[in-house]
Amino acid sequence: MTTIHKRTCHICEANCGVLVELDGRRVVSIKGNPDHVLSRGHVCPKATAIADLQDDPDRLRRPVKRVGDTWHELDWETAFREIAARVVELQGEGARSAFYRGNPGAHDYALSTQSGYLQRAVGARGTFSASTLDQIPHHYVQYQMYGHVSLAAVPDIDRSQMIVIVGGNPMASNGSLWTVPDFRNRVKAMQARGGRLVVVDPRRTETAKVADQWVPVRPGTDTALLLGILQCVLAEGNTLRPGLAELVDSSWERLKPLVDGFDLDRLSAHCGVPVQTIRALAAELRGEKAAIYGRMGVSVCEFGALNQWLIQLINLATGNLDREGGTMFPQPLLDLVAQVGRGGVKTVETARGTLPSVMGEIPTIAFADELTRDDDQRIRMLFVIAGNPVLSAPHGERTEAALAGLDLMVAMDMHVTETSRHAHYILPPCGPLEKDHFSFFFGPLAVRNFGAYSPPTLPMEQGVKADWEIASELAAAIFEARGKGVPNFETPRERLDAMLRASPAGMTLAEVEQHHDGVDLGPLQPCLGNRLLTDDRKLHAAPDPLVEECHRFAATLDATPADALSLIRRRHVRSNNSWLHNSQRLVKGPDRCTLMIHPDDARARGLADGALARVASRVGEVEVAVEVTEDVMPGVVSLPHGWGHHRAGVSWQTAAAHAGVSLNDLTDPERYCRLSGNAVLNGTPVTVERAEEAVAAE
Ligand SMILES: Nc1nc2c(c(=O)[nH]1)N[C@H]1C(S)=C(S)[C@@H](COP(=O)(O)OP(=O)(O)OC[C@H]3O[C@@H](n4cnc5c(=O)[nH]c(N)nc54)[C@H](O)[C@@H]3O)O[C@H]1N2
Ligand SMILES: Nc1nc2c(c(=O)[nH]1)N[C@H]1C(S)=C(S)[C@@H](COP(=O)(O)OP(=O)(O)OC[C@H]3O[C@@H](n4cnc5c(=O)[nH]c(N)nc54)[C@H](O)[C@@H]3O)O[C@H]1N2
Ligand code: SF4
Ligand SMILES: [Mo]
Repeated sequence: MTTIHKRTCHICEANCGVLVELDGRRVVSIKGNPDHVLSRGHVCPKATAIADLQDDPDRLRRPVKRVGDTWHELDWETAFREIAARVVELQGEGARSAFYRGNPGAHDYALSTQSGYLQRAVGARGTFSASTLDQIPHHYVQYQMYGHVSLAAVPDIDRSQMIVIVGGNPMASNGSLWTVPDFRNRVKAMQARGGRLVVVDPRRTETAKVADQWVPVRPGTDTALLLGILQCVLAEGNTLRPGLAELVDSSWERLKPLVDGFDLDRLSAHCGVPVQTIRALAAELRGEKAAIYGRMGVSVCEFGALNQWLIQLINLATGNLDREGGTMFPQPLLDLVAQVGRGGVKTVETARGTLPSVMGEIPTIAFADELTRDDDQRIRMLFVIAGNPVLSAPHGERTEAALAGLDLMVAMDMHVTETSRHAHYILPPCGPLEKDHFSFFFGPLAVRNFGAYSPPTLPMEQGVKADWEIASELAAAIFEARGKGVPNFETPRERLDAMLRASPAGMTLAEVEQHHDGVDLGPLQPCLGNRLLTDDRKLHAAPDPLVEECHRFAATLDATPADALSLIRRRHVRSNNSWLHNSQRLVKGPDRCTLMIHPDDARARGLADGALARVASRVGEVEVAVEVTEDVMPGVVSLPHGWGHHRAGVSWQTAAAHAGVSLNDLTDPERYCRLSGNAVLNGTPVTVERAEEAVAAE
């Protein structure tokens, strides 16, 4: 007899509802839940791999401690006691400590509500995270314009007639900062109502292939395109529509003269998008029910914050911000925005000099420097929670070397990874089906007003712990070892219940738990007038730092593009960052870690499809097979990230057998967004040549 259990898939931001069929503890199948209020039965291949994560033979179940190159298992109590003692000892020496938080932590509401205790116990002032490799420009702009780092607007796709996606690939990523499960069918429905999807991307992506138009753009130059679109929109008049006009501050008046200062032909020449295409996009976006949205491709670049600002401004200028079919601000079951601080934009002193600090983060571009600086500010104690910076942060080899010098490193991870292999202790969480789930950070980004809770699908195996228990029990052990009283911890469920009750929908956790298919509060509603959190409750259209950044961009406009090829990143629907390569069913098929290159560029280098190429950047080089394809623009090459599992000592055997190379052995931590501190991970200048020739030349 098998049983079926409903839960939310925790792997990506889409938050799909799944049906897990169990025979005892054995997973028989994982399918889409057709009754789920948001995903309506959609799942991607990664959902089925949850079974592989749950049953992964390489997954750690007990704490391990490294002595030299050998790992020894120990019981939880001993692990917590030993770590706590070492923390106290290092605290006594005045050692500086820090955290690195990885992406999966954002999908675990319980850990998200508890890890602050551990941070307090350790006394860590600094947090690095995957956010500064990803979406910090969005938070920066949201804070500057709307007064809260997390107050985000998403395309109202179910009612839109026209969406422009700039630098996002939801057909592979399933949406980001836009919880839009079943993206494909939502697009089909839009197209069936006569709507259009346009994709601006240097690569003809999976999303570009289902779109009505692909607009190739040179990596890192979208600022010019966005300025051009905004100029054309404002040329038709810069009076804001009623409803928005009252909300916007007087800095709005600065914008038209600012963008009119740019010559449209020069903007067009810079980004490679013809003037007539820029004009046509502006005209279409000026229509009702139109939206422009930009993601990784326009975030992880030098002008990431400027780009995200221009995108908000285009939606504002067309009147489509906070309007049906445009971009709208979700009002989810759990109103996170009202319950966490506004965040802020400050600075932080680092070995690299003064850097921006958004939401209290130290930009991860400074990670290796802070671990290796030669003064008393060196980070000697590091806690890595669900992260793999050796593969995800720029200049992986340098990051590796920096980790090797720590006095204490503790990793919360279920594998000995490229990163955790440097830890002194690894504390592994239980399997994914043994945890509960709530759509904590993703309700505020969803295409409907929504929330979903799922209980654990399987009872916990004996002797394992959830991430949140590890964090809070270790925190308690440290408080105890410090001789301080152990503070009273609220459990994740208590915290969740309190936050749900305090939200406008006002449901209790017990009530939410009755809704096995999620709670649907209906389509998005205009609400900005009640949500602005700036001091004067106005939308700040043209904050000074962004206007100044625009002038800085203007000065770069005529720089001649380098001779080098421009390296960008791609995602694949069967992968997720660095950590799903241990699933047999996801890695099967042809090698996916290939360098895509345009036929003209391949020919010029004597590279046939499948040939081995040497790719070199300022910081490193890799050898990888090329895939010759017209799907990338001339001058652009593309690699996936999260591979490079050849490093010695990792425990994920399947991943190691499909090692690939790490894109981040080529990316450069010297490049970052000046306003937000975000890393620049696309548009890396590289040379590409045949591997044999490279060898012969040495
Ligand atoms: N060049 C380039 N670099 C990039 C990107 C890019 O586009 N280009 N993308 C960036 C982006 S968007 C992101 S978000 C980052 C991701 O950067 P990271 O978050 O540093 O890396 P992940 O690959 O997500 O690694 C997650 C780790 O957590 C572990 N893990 C998985 N689930 C759990 C869990 O439930 N509990 C615990 N304790 N551990 C778990 C996995 O085994 C893995 O080791 O990479 C960034 N790096
Ligand atoms: N299957 C899968 N899903 C994922 C992930 C994954 O690794 N695999 N990762 C998850 C995470 S952590 C995140 S943050 C999201 C990211 O979600 P997305 O942002 O939707 O995904 P990306 O593939 O990074 O899309 C970035 C696009 O920008 C393009 N691009 C690169 N440079 C430029 C440029 O200069 N200009 C323009 N216009 N485009 C450019 C790239 O070709 C790529 O198509 O995906 C999430 N979902
Ligand atoms: S799109 Fe795939 S990985 Fe993402 S939540 Fe849905 S099933 Fe899971
Ligand atoms: Mo991400």
